[in-house]
Amino acid sequence: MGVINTTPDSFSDGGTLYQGEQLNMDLALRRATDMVAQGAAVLDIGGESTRPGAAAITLEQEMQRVVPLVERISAELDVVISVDTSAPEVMTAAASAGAGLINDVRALSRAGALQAAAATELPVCLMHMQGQPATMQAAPDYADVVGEVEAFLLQRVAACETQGIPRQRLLLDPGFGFGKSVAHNLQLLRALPRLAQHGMPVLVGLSRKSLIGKLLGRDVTQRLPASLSLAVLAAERGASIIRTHDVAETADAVAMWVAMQEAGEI
Ligand code: 9MG
Repeated sequence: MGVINTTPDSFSDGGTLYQGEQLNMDLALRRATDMVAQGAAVLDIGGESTRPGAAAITLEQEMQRVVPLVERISAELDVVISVDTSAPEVMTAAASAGAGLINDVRALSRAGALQAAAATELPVCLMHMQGQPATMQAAPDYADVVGEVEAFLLQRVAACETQGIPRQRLLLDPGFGFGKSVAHNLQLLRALPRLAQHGMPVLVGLSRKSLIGKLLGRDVTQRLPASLSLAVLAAERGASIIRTHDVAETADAVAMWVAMQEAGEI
C-alpha cells in the first residue's frame, strides 16, 4: 500500500504534492502512477495529517483534497484506492468516486461513520489509536498493550457486524505510533501473529515512523533501511498489507522474504 498524502504538513513527505497553496493533481497522479509501476496494489489517499500537533482541517478541505484525486486516479489507474478518513461524508463521496477501501485510524468511531461505511459496502481497515492525534504521544499508557489493542479491535469488529459490515470485509491494524511508546510498538510487532489469528488481514504502517528516530537517532529522511527491516519483520509475523512511502524498495524487501518462504527455507 503506497501512501499518497494530500496534506501540506505530513510528517514524512508533507507538501511535496503542492504548488504554493494548491494541491497539484498532475503531480499526485504521477506519484500514484509511479507507485503502481513499482508494485503497489493499493494506494492510500489521505487529506488529514494525524501527526502529533498537526493543524485540524475542515470537512470541506478534506473533501476538496481527497475526492477529486480519488476520482482522477480511479479513472486513470488500475489499482485499489484506499481512502484514509474518519469522516462519514468523505467515505460516502470517495466510494462514489471510485474508492475500494476505507482506512479509518479512528476505527469508525465518529458519529455516523459505521453507518456510512456500511452503506458503501467497501472493506474497512480498523486501526487502534490511544487518545487523539494532537496529544497521543504525550504519555501512552497500557497495563497490557497487546491485550488492550486486541480487545479494542475485536470490540470494533463486533460494532461493525452489528451494523451489517461482515468480518470478511474487515482488516485490522494495531496502529503503530498512534499513542504508543517505542516499547509498546515493539511489543505489538512481536505479537502480530496473535492479531493475525483472528482471520482478518492485518495491515501495518511502520514506514518512516518516529520509533525509528527514537531507537536509532535517524531523521525522517534517513529511515528507509529501518523501515524495510520493519516491513519484512511485519510480513514474517503475518501482516498482509504494508503501508509505505517507499513502494519500490518495500516491494523488493518483501519479495526477498516471499522468495525465501517459497523455497521452503523458513
Ligand atoms: C493514515 N495512517 C497513518 N499511519 C497509519 C497506519 O499505521 N495504519 C493505517 N491504517 N493508517 C495509517
